[in-house]
Amino acid sequence: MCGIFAYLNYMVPVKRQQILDILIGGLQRLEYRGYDSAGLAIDGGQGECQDNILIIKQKGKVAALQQEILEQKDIDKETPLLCHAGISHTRWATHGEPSPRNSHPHRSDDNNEFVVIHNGIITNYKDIKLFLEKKGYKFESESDTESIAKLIKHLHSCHKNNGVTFQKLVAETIQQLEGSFALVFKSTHYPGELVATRRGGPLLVGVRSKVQLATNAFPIIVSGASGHLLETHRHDSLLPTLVDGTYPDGKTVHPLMKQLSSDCTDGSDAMEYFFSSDASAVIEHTKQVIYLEDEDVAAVCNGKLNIHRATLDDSNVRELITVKMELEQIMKGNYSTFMQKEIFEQPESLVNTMRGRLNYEKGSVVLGGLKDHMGEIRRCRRLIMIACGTSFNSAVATRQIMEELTELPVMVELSSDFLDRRTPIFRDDVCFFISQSGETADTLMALKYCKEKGALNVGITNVVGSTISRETHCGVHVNAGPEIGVASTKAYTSQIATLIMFALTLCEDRISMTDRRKEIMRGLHELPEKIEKVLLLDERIKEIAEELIHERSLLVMGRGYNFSTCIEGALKIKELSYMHSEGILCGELKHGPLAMLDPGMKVLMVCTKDRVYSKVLSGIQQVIARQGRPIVICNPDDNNVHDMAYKVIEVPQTVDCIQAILTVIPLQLLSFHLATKKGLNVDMPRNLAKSVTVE
Ligand code: UD2
Ligand code: GLU
Ligand code: MG
Repeated sequence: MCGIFAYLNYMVPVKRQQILDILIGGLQRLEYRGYDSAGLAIDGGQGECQDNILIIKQKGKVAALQQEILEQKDIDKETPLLCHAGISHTRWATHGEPSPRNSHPHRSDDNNEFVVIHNGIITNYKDIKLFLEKKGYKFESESDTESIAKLIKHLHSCHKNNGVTFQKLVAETIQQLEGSFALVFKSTHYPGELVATRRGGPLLVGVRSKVQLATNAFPIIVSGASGHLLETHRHDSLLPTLVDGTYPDGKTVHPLMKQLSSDCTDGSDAMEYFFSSDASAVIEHTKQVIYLEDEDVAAVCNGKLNIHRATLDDSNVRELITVKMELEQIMKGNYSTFMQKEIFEQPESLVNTMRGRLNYEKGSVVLGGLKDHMGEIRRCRRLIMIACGTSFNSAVATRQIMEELTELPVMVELSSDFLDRRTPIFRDDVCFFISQSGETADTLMALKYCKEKGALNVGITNVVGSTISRETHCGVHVNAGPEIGVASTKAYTSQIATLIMFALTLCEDRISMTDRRKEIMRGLHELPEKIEKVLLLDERIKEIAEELIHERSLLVMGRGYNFSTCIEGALKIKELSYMHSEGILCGELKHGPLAMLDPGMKVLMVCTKDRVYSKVLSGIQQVIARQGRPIVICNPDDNNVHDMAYKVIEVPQTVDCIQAILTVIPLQLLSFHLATKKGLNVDMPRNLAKSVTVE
């Protein structure tokens, strides 16, 4: 999910150049979220063509889009426009690689009658696309979003010029959509209007006016499910009305679109609206904002904002609130760093990873990217997971469930070592290449090697269009959203969830595994709310960090599924706090590591109620027998652990193979607090880069 920014001026003369600057400025405020391309739509052309919509899009940074705009010589950037609606977008691709064609705004047709920007994923876009293709619509991109632009045009044509409102069309459109979205629409049929709506994605409206608004509460207009108005709470006096109140037929140039002339208004009708997925883009213009709720359809028509819903929710108004936060604060959404923001995003990023794939009600898992290769995968001789760093740890976290559910031999390999050994690979091997960026050099070389050997190569990547995503035969995008902090957090937990989903798809026809599959699906389904609970531990972990900061070394011990948490936790601590840290398999304690224990030394341990629980308990025993002080990540109300531990960090219990997602989060938080207390740069630790593109 990336960024939305739209700007509408009503009875406020603004030059096209200024409009472009406002839109670009808004996108720049959203840049911190990460994205791979950007685009915008404004009213274009001169003279008669004024109400044509001009779309400009570019791959890469907002600066590239800016350059593209500079090259547009034939648009009139100087004449002030009294009323205008512009939309802009930064994209993080989920469907179709980053390219100008796949960037937003997407359009309904060659005439750009309807254009739309979208954050999120439409899971039923294939059905909509198929339906519209049969009706003769020609698609030009691979994006899921394009189906929305074409759908609204189709619905518009069904109304046959009967004066349907823009708001109603949008309400009808979203009834057909599944998945998650924040959307803003613009249309040549409704010049000077914008309609915005959301389901699952954040969206707010900033309001700026010279005159005091009559009220701070915007009533909600309830329309029926069919989009017909059933009941209206009108608020005529709330905002200024348009001079004559009606629009002429679409084709002629709308009076508001005419250049500013001397007989115009005294400015008391003047209104400006800013739509954005993020307050940071809006607050330099206005601090007065309305946060939209799911299913709200907010329409600005004749300079007035109306909020419609098919059914009323808890409240019958949306409050106009004054944002008090300063820009810096909002940029990271209340978080001090990207890493912290990304840790706290995990309930949401995991929902996005599973969206459209895991259907808990139906008890099914479908990974679109692997569907056509499942036969071949099922027939393979072994599965090999190849990766570096954190991605490697996600392979360690899921190896056991892969072995259990697929009943295949599963190897996990560090890319560099895999290559050093010239590991034998065969045509009937299936090799997984796991990489957040999809550009990791060692993993990429391992992929080339396996390609030569004729194996089936599967990518697990977070970046659509990345080299690994392109060079693999098939794969799964983890859809965790852009990750900016150098130390990976949300991509890691999404990789684990993805690999578990893969294991589930591979055993779907095994009757003997039905109950186990159900149990795991329920675990995944409940995961986001359990993560919320883990995140509440933040303060407690901050205190523990205070205590640990002076330790010489931090050992993290555990076994079974939680071994991955030990090595990933230790990696996070090393990366961020530059302290020595090591993940240790409890089963190995007596074979060396116990020698490191000084009396009074604090040791991190992970002990949850799974098959190896009692073995880890005896590990804790061994630590306290040497006067070590175990700080134990465990499940709630575990008296055995409480009796022995120096301190406990309690995380909710879940299915064994999912537990590692919950146990790693306290260690992500711990490494964050250790580094912060040491005054280190959390987002960019020394000597490290986000994507390691050299061997
Ligand atoms: C996808 C596609 C979408 C559409 C849809 C069909 C993208 C990004 N998504 O969403 O366009 O076809 O499926 O329902 O276009 N892949 C690799 N290597 C990787 C990751 C992915 O080859 O490392 C391939 C994968 O096999 C598939 C495509 O890329 O062909 C998209 O994968 P996805 O995980 O985004 O698939 P899905 O179903 O979520
Ligand atoms: N699913 C859409 C796309 O891939 C929107 C992605 C976003 O939120 O930026 O174009
Ligand atoms: Mg591919």
